[in-house]
Amino acid sequence: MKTLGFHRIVASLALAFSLVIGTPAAMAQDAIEAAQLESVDPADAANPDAVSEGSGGYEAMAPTEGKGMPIPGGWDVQAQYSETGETAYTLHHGLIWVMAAISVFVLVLMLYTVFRFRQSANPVPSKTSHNTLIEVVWTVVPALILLVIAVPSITLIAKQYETPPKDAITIKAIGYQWYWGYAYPDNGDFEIVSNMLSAEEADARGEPHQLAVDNRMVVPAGVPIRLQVTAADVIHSFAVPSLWFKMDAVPGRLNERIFEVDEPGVYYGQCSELCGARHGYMPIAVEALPMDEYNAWVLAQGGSIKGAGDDLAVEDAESAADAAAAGDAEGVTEAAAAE
Ligand SMILES: [Cu+2]
Repeated sequence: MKTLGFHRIVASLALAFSLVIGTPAAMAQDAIEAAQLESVDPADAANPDAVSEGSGGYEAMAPTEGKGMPIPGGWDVQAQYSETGETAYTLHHGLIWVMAAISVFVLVLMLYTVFRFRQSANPVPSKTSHNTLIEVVWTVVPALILLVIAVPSITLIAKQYETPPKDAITIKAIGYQWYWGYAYPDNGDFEIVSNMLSAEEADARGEPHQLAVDNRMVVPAGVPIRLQVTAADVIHSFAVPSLWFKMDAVPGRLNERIFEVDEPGVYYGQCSELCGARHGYMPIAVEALPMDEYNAWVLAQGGSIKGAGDDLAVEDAESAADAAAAGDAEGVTEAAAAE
């Protein structure tokens, strides 16, 4: 029995260790900056006249069948299109194998015990009650397995909540009863209101029922985004399974997480916090576009390109610095006034 046990223990340990190999060990977690909560006026957002229509050459991207959406008969986690999502997907499958190995090991031990120590083969029962070695092993080995699993697991959590880079574009998802609003504070602070399409409208656009929306949350692909999540009335939850993103939208709170999309595409999600009668009818549709197309979409919404103004400001500051170096006090004033 001991030999068999040790063999299985070594095998499951080896599996657990193989999990850790290839996982980045960076565990740095920066404190998430406390952000100011802007007040949201639901009346403004609900007013369709206040929302600019998608125009100016932008055409809603056709979704790819099976990408960023549930698939018929699907039983696995959706395919992932973000870095943390891919790590999580790999970890999830690795852990399934660790769990399977441990379950099989315990089952085999049980069957062996039932057979080996059956009554007919053991008329005189054993009176063994302690075995120090085996007790130490079955305490230490599971603890080691948990410790080994904790490394990639905690690393992943820390990575998900890393502070987005300073120049990341900020986008704000606001939950309303029962639709989503998307604000773009870095792009001229306009807000998009996103409502679910009827089955007929979704069919006409070739999109999945109860996931398709009239105005999507458009984001740039391939760059980190600072996604702030809040709500105007009750608690909602912004969740997009294929982007490994789920965060509660709480009134009076600004939750923030790094949001990234590897490649252009349409990714669907749903409100994931029971928020009232039409909770099931406030889907999320994220459309990721290459940066230049994203900028074109922003301009079409009447927004502005982030950084365009900053560059000018930098030039002005440089000319001011040059003037100062030349000892031209007037030049400094002029350059400052030009800003
Ligand atoms: Cu909701």
